[in-house]
Amino acid sequence: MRDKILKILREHQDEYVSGEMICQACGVSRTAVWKHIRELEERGYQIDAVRNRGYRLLYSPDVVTPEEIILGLKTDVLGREIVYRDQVASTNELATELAYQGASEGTLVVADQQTGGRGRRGRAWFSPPGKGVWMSLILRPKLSPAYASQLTLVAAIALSRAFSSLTGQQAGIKWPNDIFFGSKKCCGILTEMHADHDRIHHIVLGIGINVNMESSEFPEELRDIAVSLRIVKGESLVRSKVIQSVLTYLEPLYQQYVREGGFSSLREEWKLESITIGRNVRAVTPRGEIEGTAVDIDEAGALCVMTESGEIVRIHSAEILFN
Ligand code: BT5
Repeated sequence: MRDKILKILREHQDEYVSGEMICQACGVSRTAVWKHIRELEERGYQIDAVRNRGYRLLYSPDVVTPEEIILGLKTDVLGREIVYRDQVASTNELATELAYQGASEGTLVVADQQTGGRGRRGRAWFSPPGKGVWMSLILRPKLSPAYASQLTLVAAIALSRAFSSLTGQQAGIKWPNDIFFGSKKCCGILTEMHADHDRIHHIVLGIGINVNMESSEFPEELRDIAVSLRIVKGESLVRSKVIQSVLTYLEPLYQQYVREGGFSSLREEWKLESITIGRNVRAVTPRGEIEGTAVDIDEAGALCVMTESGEIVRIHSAEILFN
């Protein structure tokens, strides 16, 4: 109901909408409309109410609530269901719980703040309130579990494209799960899955995006390695629009990944967004370190590194450091 009232106010941004008209459009009483308006105000919207004229929307806050994300979202599957929390330990954790409870394909879990945001291998992800997009998608691709980690690469293509288009600056993928501007990270991906031996039950695709932080708002240890879309663009962005853009770029790529059975048909598109190929890298793997030049990505998404001796080593999982 609140979504509907907001939509009506948006459609008449420059004029007053009578309470009567809202009542009729929504099929509720005037008191109910008034209560919803009050709730919107509590969420930071500024609505002018004038006797005998009605309501007019003056200001919408930068929030990542379902009503803001849904308005103008053009996807068919991704984000059609949205679960929002002001604060959560980790959206991946909540999404996993919801996935076990049967949440549908494309469900988006989003929070304004995470108190226990996670990176890979138990690392922490800085997720302050009001400044970023901390979100997780619940996906149920009918694929073998072997393809699950490739979803990270697919999502990275979408994110890199979305960020370049939102900021007007070129973003790029650092294999496997980071999006960079220049030498700094603005986004990380954490893909977690639940599967049995031959089929994926669900994948939780977690995405953390630094949107509106200033440099000084990053903790000391991240200041030299992290960046936000705002710093890159030179002006702040509306977070719900960032989410819409990501979902819009991701949906067709995700559908292709499911249809074609994995990442291989998207390999060339990935390379176009990559800042990894051609770089001298050090890959830190559980079985030791490999140094060389990243020369390619294979059909399965492994990074191909040519060592000094000319040998090509395929890396499936590692920490990549640029030399
Ligand atoms: C990642 O891990 O980059 C995956 C991050 C995924 C975060 C999202 S937010 C929504 C969802 N819910 C979660 O709980 N997580 C996902 P990794 O490659 O391991 O990188 C972690 C490292 O990045 C840390 O050790 C820091 O050095 C650095 N880091 C932490 N917070 C950062 C931030 N906000 N921006 C840039 N770098 C950060």
